[in-house]
Amino acid sequence: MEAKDTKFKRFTITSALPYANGPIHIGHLAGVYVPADIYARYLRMKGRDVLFIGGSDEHGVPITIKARKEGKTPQEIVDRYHEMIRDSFERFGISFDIYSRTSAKIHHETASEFFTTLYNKGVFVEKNNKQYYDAEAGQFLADRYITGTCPHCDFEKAYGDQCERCGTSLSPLDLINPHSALSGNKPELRETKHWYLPLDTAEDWLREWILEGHKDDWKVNVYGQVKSWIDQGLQPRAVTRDLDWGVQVPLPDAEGKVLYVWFDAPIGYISAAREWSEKTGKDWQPYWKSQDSKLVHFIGKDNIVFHCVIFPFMLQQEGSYILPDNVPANEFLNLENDKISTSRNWAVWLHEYLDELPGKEDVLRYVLTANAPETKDNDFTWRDFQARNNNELLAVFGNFVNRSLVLTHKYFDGKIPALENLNDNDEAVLAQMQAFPDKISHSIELYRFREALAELMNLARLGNRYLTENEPWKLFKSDPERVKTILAIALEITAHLAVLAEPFLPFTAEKLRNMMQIGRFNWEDAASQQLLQAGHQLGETALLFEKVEDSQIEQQVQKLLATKTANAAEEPKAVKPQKAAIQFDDFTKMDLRVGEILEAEVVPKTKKLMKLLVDTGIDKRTVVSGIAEYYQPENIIGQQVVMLVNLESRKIRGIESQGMIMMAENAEGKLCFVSPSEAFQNGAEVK
Ligand code: B3M
Ligand code: ZN
Repeated sequence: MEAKDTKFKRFTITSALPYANGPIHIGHLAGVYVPADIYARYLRMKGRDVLFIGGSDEHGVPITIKARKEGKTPQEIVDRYHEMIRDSFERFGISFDIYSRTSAKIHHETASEFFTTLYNKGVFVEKNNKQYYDAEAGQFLADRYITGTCPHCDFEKAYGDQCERCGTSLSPLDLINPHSALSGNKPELRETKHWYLPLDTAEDWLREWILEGHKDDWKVNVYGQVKSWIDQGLQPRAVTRDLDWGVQVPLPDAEGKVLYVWFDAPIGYISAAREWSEKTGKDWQPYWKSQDSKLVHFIGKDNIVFHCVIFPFMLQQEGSYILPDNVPANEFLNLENDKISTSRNWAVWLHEYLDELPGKEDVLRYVLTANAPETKDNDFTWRDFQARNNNELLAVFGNFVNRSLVLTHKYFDGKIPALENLNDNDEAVLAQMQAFPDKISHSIELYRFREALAELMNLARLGNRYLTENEPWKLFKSDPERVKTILAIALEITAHLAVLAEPFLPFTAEKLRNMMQIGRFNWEDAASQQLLQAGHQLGETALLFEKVEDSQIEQQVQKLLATKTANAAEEPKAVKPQKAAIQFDDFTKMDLRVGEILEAEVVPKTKKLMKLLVDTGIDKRTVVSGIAEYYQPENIIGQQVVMLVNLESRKIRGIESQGMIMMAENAEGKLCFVSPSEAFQNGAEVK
C-alpha cells in the first residue's frame, strides 16, 4: 500500500449514481463501475475498512421527460429502472456495500438538512431573476427542459444545465436560440426566485486545494478540466428549480420549487451511508467526517465539475465533511466507433448481455478493463471482445490453469506435490511470481486498472512459459520426481492467480478457488508465503473460459446493425447543399403567381400524379403535379398555391400541363405546398 494510504483508516468509495431513466450499458461500466469495484475489492483484500456506495439518481429532468413521453409518473419510471439497475449490478458482481436511491425518504431528509445548514449559515445568495418559461406547457424551463446552442462549442443540442459535447456547465440564459423541449416554442422570460451557490467565491480555495494540493496525484484529464473551469471564472449557480419532482426546497417561500438535481444527487452518497448505518448498525459518520478516511469518487468525465468543484464546495461550506482525496474520472467508451447513446439505443445493455451471454460476466469485466478509457476515449467492438476472450483469457489464463490442474490429477491423483528440489530457474520463477502482488498493487493504487490487469495476465504468461519450457508431459516417464516440482510450482502460480484475479475477475477467482478447494487469501498472503500445502487434494477441474464463437459475435453485430437501420429510418436526413449562384436576371425570367386549385383528380393508372384545374388570376388552366401520394383531391380544393405560369407547356400522360405548382420537398422526399401566409389575390406576382 502506498505510504500515503497507510495514514487512512477507512475508505469511502462512491460511484456515480446512474439516472434511473434507463438501463446500465457498457459505457457506464467501463467508465465508472468496473474500476470502482476493482478498487473496492482490492482494498478489502488488503484488509482495509471499505464503504462502497452506489445508488440510483431518481430526480432531475431526464426522469420527468421520460415519464411525460411514456404517460407514466416519475415514480413509476424510477421504480422500474432502479430495480433493473440494482439487479443487473448484482448479477455482474459490482460489490456495493449499499445501493440506495434518491427518492428514498432518508435522502430527502439528508438533502433538506444539508440545504438548511448552508441556508442558515448564509451561504446562499437569494436572487429574483428572469428564467425561461414555456407558456404553452405552463412551466419554467430548467436543465433539459430547454435546449439551444452552446456558446462555447456551437453544439445545437446543448441543455440548459450542461453541454454534452464540450461538458461546459451552463445556465439556460447562456443558450443561444433557446427553445422549449416540451413545446418546441421559443420561451418567454418570467420573474422567479432561486437560491445560488456562490461558486465565484470559491476560486482561491479551489486553486489552493486542487491546483496546488492535487497537482501530482489527480489524473491529467481531471486536473486539466478543473483548471480550465477555474481559469474561465466560476459563476454563482442556482441550486433550486421550479419543478415538482425532486426534494422540496425546505423554505417557507419556496412553494413549487425543488433542489437542483446536481445539488441533491451527490448528497445521495451521504444518505446512502446513513441508510447503510441503519441496516448494519455501524456508524456512517467516520466515513464522511474523519480526516483519516479516504474519499474517492468514481465518475465519468461529464461529471467532473460536479464532483471536483460544486460538491466539494458544498462540503467545505457545510464544514463537517471530508473532501475527496481523488476523483479518477474516466473518459468515454464508444461502441463500434460510434458514441454510446441511450436515446438512440446504441449500446450494449448490461441486463441483455447477462441474458444473452450467460456465464461471461468476467469476460466483459476483463474486456472493459483491458480497454478502459482511462486517459482517452476508447472503442468497444465485438471482434475485440472475441479476440481478447479467445486469445487471452482462454489461450493464456485458462490454458495455463487447465494444464496445471489436469496434469496434477493425471499424474498425482489431484494431490499437490511437495515444493522441493528446486533448481535455479525454479527459484527465479517463484521470485518473479512473488513480485506480482506489489506490481498490481502499485497500479491499482494509482487507479491504473488497465495496467494492473495487464500485470495479472503477465503472471499467467509466466506460468504458461514455465510449463512450456519444462514440458512435464514429456518427463513423467523418465523423471516423475522432477514433474512433482514443476507442477508444484505451476500450482503455486495458479493459486496466486486465484488470489490476485479477485478484484478484476471475481467469478473466475471463485471458480478457481473451488477447483483448488482453497479458501480466500488476503493480498499480503500472495506476496509473502507459499499458498498451497503438499498433499492437499484438488477438486474437480472445469474450463474457466469457453471459446466465443463467430456466430455469437455475429448475432450481437447484427443486433447493432438493426438498431442502426432503425435509427437511420428515424433520423432527419441532411438537407441538400445550395445550388450554384445565379444572376438576378435569371430569376426575373420566372413568372411566379398566386393561384387557387378549383378541381383535382388523380391521373388514372398513376400513383403520384394529380390533374389540377388552377385559377391563375390570369386564366384557368390545367396542370399535372406529382402530389397524389401526399394529398387527397377532395382536401385541396380551394388551396392557394404558388405557380410558375410561364413554363413551356408539356404533355404528361397525354395531358397538356401548362405551368408548375411550387412544392417544398424535405430530406425524406415528402412534398408540401408553398402557399401565401394569408388568403391572397389569385394572380398576385411572387417576387
Ligand atoms: N446521475 C450520472 C449522469 O450524469 C449522474 C450522476 C450523479 S452522481 C451524484 O449520467
Ligand atoms: Zn459545448
